[in-house]
Amino acid sequence: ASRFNPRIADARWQKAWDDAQAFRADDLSPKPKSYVLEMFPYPSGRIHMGHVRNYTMGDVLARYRRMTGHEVLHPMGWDAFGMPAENAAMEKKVHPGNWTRANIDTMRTQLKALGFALDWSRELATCEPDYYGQEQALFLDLYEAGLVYRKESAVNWDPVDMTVLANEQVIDGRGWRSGALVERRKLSQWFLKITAFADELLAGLGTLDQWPDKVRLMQENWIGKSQGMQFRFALSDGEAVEVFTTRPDTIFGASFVAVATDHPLAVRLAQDDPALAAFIAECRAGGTTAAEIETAEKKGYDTGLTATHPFDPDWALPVHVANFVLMDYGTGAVFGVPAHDQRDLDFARKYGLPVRRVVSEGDETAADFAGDTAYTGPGTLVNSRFLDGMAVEAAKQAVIGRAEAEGWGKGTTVWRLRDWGVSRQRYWGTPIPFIHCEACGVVPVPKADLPVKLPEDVTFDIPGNPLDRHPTWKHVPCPTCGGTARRETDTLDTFVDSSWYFIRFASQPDDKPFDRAVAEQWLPVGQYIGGVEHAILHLLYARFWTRALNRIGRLAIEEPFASLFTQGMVTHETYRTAAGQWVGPDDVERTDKGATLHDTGEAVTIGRVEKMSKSKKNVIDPAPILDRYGADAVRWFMLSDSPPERDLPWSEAGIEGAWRFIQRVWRLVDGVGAPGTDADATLKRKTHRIIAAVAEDIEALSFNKAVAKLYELTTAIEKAPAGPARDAATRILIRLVAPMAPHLAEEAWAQLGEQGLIAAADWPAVDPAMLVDDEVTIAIQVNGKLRDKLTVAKGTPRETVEALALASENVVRILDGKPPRKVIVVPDRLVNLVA
Ligand code: ANZ
Ligand code: ZN
Repeated sequence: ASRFNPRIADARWQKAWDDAQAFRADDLSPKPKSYVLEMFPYPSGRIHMGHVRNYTMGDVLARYRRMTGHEVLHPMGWDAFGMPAENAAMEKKVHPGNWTRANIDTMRTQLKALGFALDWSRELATCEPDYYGQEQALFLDLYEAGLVYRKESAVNWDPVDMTVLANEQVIDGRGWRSGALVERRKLSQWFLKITAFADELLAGLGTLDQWPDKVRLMQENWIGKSQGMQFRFALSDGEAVEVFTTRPDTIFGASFVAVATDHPLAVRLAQDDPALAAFIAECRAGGTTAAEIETAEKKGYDTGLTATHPFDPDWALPVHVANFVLMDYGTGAVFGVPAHDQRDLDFARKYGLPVRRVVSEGDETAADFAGDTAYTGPGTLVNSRFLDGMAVEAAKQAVIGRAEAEGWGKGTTVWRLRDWGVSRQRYWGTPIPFIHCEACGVVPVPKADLPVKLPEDVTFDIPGNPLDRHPTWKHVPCPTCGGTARRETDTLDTFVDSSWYFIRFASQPDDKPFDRAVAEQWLPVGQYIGGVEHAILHLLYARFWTRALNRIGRLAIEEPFASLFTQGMVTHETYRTAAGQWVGPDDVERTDKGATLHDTGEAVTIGRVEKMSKSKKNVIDPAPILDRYGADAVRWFMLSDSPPERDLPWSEAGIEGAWRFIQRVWRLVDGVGAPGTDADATLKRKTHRIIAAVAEDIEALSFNKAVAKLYELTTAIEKAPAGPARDAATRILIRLVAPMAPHLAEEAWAQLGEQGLIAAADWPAVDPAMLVDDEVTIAIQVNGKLRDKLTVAKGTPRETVEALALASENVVRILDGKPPRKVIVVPDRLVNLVA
């Protein structure tokens, strides 16, 4: 028997698909349209296992949809701007563009070698002017619509590298590269008005019933709608401070007022109070992210001012400046209720402030609150004057009502969501298309002058933004007055690039970002697949961008991704030497008992199974595996061992199992046409049941279940005698494995003399008659005890069933020649013989 040889078959069929343009999506096709998309890769160098798994899943669905009569759009491109290219430029002295384009070439070749059914005619890279120039045009449209603005905003400034750092580049308050203490600086930066869509983005989540609940919840929390109340405290110096609270009901539990370190009140007081100024400076040295602020130890500075309780002119609360109050949330000022808020409690215990119970969950009503755990649950108001006895919700309304009636406060909603700061002081990104003129101010680049291209001749040998220090690029005349002006040297956050690429895939004209009618035919994306690490930012920004285009009348789509799937990671064991050094699987000899180093035989400790990562060295490069086993075995393994949403532990045994399966199918194909006279109705029934089941599993993205059913069918065919029934089942099996193992399927299809490509063939039709289960199993009992089972056609008459039961060998032995006293037959279920 021959073997399936991927070394020959893979390239042959990849070329055949290319020649036939088999996966080109036709905008004008009358077929139902299906848009299958996986999150496009960052061209980091080479394809990794995570990519292979992600793209294999999408590919199976895309190929299946094509076989079931859809016009499928399954595109691929490159999220090609970003920091790693600039790092490579600094470290390896290669131009970011050259580095990126070389990586794209390598990775494209790798994706093609995996046989993905992609429409390469729509390939795009966000770093090319034909893409980012259209992005600049959209940015200008949003600017005209008032959805883009500039404002002063704090950035992380690395004083040694003289550059702005992203939050991820600040590690323990220091620049990741220089190690210098990061400072907070104010810069004028560009923002997108995502907050104008907060309501819609929140409400829209309710329509996304084909998104994982956890992703919707994460987005909901990120948007963070809080209902509460805003009101003024009068201060002892005659001024006032406005606070925001979600718990107006707890007002009689207040024991202090606190403002953020950059609150105007704090800034004003610090002018005459060096100790306060020092405290503020000390707080600023810490991290700037919300997470860092939240986990830092609570610290405060008593200003000596007091605030008057809104319900009691004689009640004075101390006013602190505190590090746990954020300036850009609510009003940047709060009142603290230690008994019912953990941060406030930590703070109060540290500074010896009163802790007064005002909500009681049961009998405990004493005003003095003990312990170090705040009570934040529901309950009844106590120690709260006119609120006593009310439930929390009623008390909230009562306080808001009084404040509004008396005019010192009002009910409000605040959002955690902030406007999206898109300015990056970097080279390798989309230039922001504006010009600064001393006379005219900020002037948009006229659309006719787009794209604003990046200059090629840049240097990375000194820190800072290469665009800023380029000798000529930024010097341009003002488009309005013709006077001397300079270009904006900030570039766009790369999340902007990925906020609309799926629209550009759907329609890619030369002269505009997209053609509306064409894009609307494909959108929304029917199935989007990617990593859960993008659950918040990328998905939220893409949802925002789509809604923004909708609002300015450019696209009648509200939600870009109708269905979302987040796949699990590919994992591997980790290994460490006695010295604590991570070592990779290639250097390790693994036995049942343990693991040793290849070279020296030194024992290594086997660590946890974790996501493949360079830092832990537990990475398996797909390239040599692909060379050795071929694309189909790799694809098969990616689908087979774990549910797609779970982690997939890489294993040598797994890929070998996949390889053996490919060969088993090939042996069946080889055996087609062997003489025989079977007429096996059971096999036919099983085949049709499995066609239906595999279809259902693929639609549900339960690829591992589909694979299990294909194993079952393969085994059944192997066991069946040679003949036409077995051949027919094999021909069907080939079509069922085609989405997963397309090279094997094409090779088999050709060998079996079928016409055309299997990629363009139809999914096998299910004969509904074959799905009806028309055999039943009947239990045979003697005196109520199970003695045998019979398989008969459904509806077999009583007499026949009785006769068959009496003929059972076991029954004959037990009855020992005597006729039964009584025979009870429950049709299609059971026969009970009473001896
Ligand atoms: C009094 C109070 C009593 C509060 C109580 C909570 C519990 P969410 O749900 O996240 O919106 N807060 C308001 N502005 C803040 C800021 N800029 N920085 C830090 N904390 C701030 O939280 C709203 C609550 O967080 C507000 O309600 C306020 O404390 C605090 F038993 O007011 B609360
Ligand atoms: Zn001007």
